[in-house]
Amino acid sequence: MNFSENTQRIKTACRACHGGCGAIVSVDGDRAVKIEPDPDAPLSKGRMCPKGLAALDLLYSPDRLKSPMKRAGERGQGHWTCISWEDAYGIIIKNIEKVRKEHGIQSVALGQGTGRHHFHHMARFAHSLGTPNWFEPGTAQCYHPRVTNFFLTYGHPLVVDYYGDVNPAYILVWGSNPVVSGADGEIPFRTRDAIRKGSKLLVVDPRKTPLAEIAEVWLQIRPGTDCALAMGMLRVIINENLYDKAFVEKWTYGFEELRKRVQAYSTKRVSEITWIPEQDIIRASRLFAEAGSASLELGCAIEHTPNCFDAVRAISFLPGITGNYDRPGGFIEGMKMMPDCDVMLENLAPEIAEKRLGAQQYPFLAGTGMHFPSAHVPTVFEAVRTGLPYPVKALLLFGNNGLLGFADSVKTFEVFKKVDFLCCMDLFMTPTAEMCDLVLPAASWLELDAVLSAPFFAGHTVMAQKKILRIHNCKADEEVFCELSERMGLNYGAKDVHEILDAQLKITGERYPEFKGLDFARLCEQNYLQIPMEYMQYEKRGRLDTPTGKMEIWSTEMEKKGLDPLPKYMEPPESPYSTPDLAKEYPLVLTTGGRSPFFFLSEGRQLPFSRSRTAYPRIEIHPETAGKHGIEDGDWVYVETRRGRITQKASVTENIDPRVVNCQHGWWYPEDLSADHGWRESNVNILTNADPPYDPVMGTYQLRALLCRISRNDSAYIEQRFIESEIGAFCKKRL
Ligand SMILES: Nc1nc2c(c(=O)[nH]1)N[C@H]1C(S)=C(S)[C@@H](COP(=O)(O)OP(=O)(O)OC[C@H]3O[C@@H](n4cnc5c(=O)[nH]c(N)nc54)[C@H](O)[C@@H]3O)O[C@H]1N2
Ligand SMILES: Nc1nc2c(c(=O)[nH]1)N[C@H]1C(S)=C(S)[C@@H](COP(=O)(O)OP(=O)(O)OC[C@H]3O[C@@H](n4cnc5c(=O)[nH]c(N)nc54)[C@H](O)[C@@H]3O)O[C@H]1N2
Ligand code: SF4
Ligand SMILES: [Mo]
Repeated sequence: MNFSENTQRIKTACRACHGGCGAIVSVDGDRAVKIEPDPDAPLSKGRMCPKGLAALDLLYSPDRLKSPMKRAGERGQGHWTCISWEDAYGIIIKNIEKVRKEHGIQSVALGQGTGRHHFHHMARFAHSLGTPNWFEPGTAQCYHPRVTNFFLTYGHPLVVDYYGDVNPAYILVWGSNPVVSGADGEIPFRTRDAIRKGSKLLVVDPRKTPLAEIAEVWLQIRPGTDCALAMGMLRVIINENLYDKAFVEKWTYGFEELRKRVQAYSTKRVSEITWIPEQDIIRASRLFAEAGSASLELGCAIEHTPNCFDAVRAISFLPGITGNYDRPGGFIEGMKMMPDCDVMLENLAPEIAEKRLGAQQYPFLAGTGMHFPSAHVPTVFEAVRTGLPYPVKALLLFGNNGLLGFADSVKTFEVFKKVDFLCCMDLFMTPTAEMCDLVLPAASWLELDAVLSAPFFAGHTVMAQKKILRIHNCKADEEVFCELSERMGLNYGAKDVHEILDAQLKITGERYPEFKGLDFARLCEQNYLQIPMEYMQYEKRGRLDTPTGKMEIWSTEMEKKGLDPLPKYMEPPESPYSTPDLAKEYPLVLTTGGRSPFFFLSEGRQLPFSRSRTAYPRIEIHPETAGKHGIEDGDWVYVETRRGRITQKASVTENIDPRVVNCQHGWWYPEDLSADHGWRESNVNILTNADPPYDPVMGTYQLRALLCRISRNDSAYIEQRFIESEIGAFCKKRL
């Protein structure tokens, strides 16, 4: 492509996922014409993934929401009237004030999807409004259980040391597929670099992922049994005296109690629970403990069952007791150059903060003592449905496709139908947006200013994300919070987004003399700032940042709250062993997720680039199991649990155990022009479970490790509809 002489090349940071890769956007006049990786970017070093490179497809998609719209006709019928932002603000304020007057402000709840640029800003807005009830799926289901545990156990969030001079000799990849999902932007590239430089792998995954394929040991685990495996590995390491005695003696609290607790997890028992051969458990434990430098890449798969927190805790002990905590090439503490956007928790009156839904049951998720508490989603939804413990009457969603993301979509649908006022801000008219009274058009990542500190929670790099251009009548979520606050006379602490960004960067300038006087404008000139990694900071401080100053294997904070201070395994609530009768009807173990490189969660189904590479949702089935059901590769398959039935296309593969199937999540069909957009057809959360039991610490429900059955589906109408659709025709041309 030839660009004019006036083409400008602007450096920014990609946020098509959680972000972190440096990008260069070429802008010709008022149009972005090209996006390419920035070779100077400190973390990604000239690499971007297909999602980032498809950003212009997203930016200029004809399906983008272009104006605020209010519902015309019945909810969910798909009739809309375009309105001005001023009118949209008027509707939001009127509804909030009505609920505040009739029920109290806690009856207004705010929600978002996975943590995006506006994550903390939305919490700040909720607190300014005066409601404690904001939520994000991740606070109980993704990343926050990991981070909360790291704080309790080590006093700091931890990441793999991909950044220093020592390459980890071993990386234990647990329920994570970093070369595909790369939850922190540049991670796929850094993992590959580490492998190229010699890192060996131990992989715990029910599927033979690309990393499992090249692993020294692949532990093909039964979904949902991770805590048992971790306890078994800890037992091998402790009983064979493979732990770091000097570190354990000086820096841990509760090791002897752990030694006692793990004795119940013999390799024989763990092998029976997890379906992993005993020899492999022993070998992986020895290799990890004797690696010299070893780290842990821990994914969200562990956080999708009610045994979530204990599993995360037990796994996270492995690098600690083997002496890999905050050592070069190990599992390292954050530098955190820049604080997050202040969520202004002090705006909540104490008696209101106590009313946060879930605060009593899940103190580490929603309790008042936490520095970043959020509400428990199933409890919020229960409050909508039953009015107990008090009613929730208005839901405002910012970047959340809840009908696809939350467990038990039919229940979510009932909640969205029932709530008095439902408003959603998104890039596209998703099935969730279709359920709303009011829809707001969101700016995409190329259309807004933000700062990010990456890798998340190591944060030794600060990057500028720049507003390159703005199309349509969109706004950034952050702008909406500022503008609503101003109109409502709230104490939001900033009149525009730049004030918030400048306040964050000012603190960086105060912490590091070389960045004195830093603000957003200056960061934009430099694009990135970085400081060198420092290790073993606890040695210098003389303590870890926990109550005992040590790695708290025995969590004193959990003990104080009446919770078991040591981890223990719980069989998944639905499994061949906990519900054998159900297993007769639904004999297969279902796991879900397993990210696709071309989609981010439920996004991208309307983008030709992404869809031409993965047109349909896939269920992975072992050939033996497929054969039993007369299913061949490429057939459509019905998948059914107690809660409902969906259909996905078969990938028949030896990479999965014959007793297990894996379904992709996030599938809806923009080419279905009805207001449902096919959310009932292939959406795996029709199958998952939002009912108790929940994880006793974080309130996590069951997105994985469920029971299902399969059968062949001879109808290919989904395929037919796609082929005949506009996007289908477009994809055909591109392929
Ligand atoms: N069964 C099953 N369910 C799962 C998972 C699983 O593995 N299995 N994974 C879970 C996990 S880990 C997570 S984090 C959740 C994610 O759940 P969600 O984050 O809710 O994910 P999405 O479904 O992609 O919905 C996000 C919406 O935000 C919109 N969006 C993107 N950028 C912006 C923006 O800047 N502003 C606004 N306003 N909107 C924007 C997108 O178009 C999309 O519609 O799903 C969870 N659900
Ligand atoms: N391309 C792309 N990147 C993404 C996303 C995306 O949708 N697409 N989503 C983003 C989000 S919100 C998140 S949270 C991260 C998630 O990224 P990851 O944490 O890597 O999550 P998944 O890919 O869903 O699952 C990781 C692996 O866990 C395995 N697994 C399934 N069940 C179990 C189990 O019970 N135990 C164990 N040990 N393993 C299991 C799956 O087979 C899979 O290979 O990625 C982020 N990045
Ligand atoms: S990994 Fe994330 S930040 Fe990097 S290019 Fe892909 S979408 Fe963008
Ligand atoms: Mo997530």
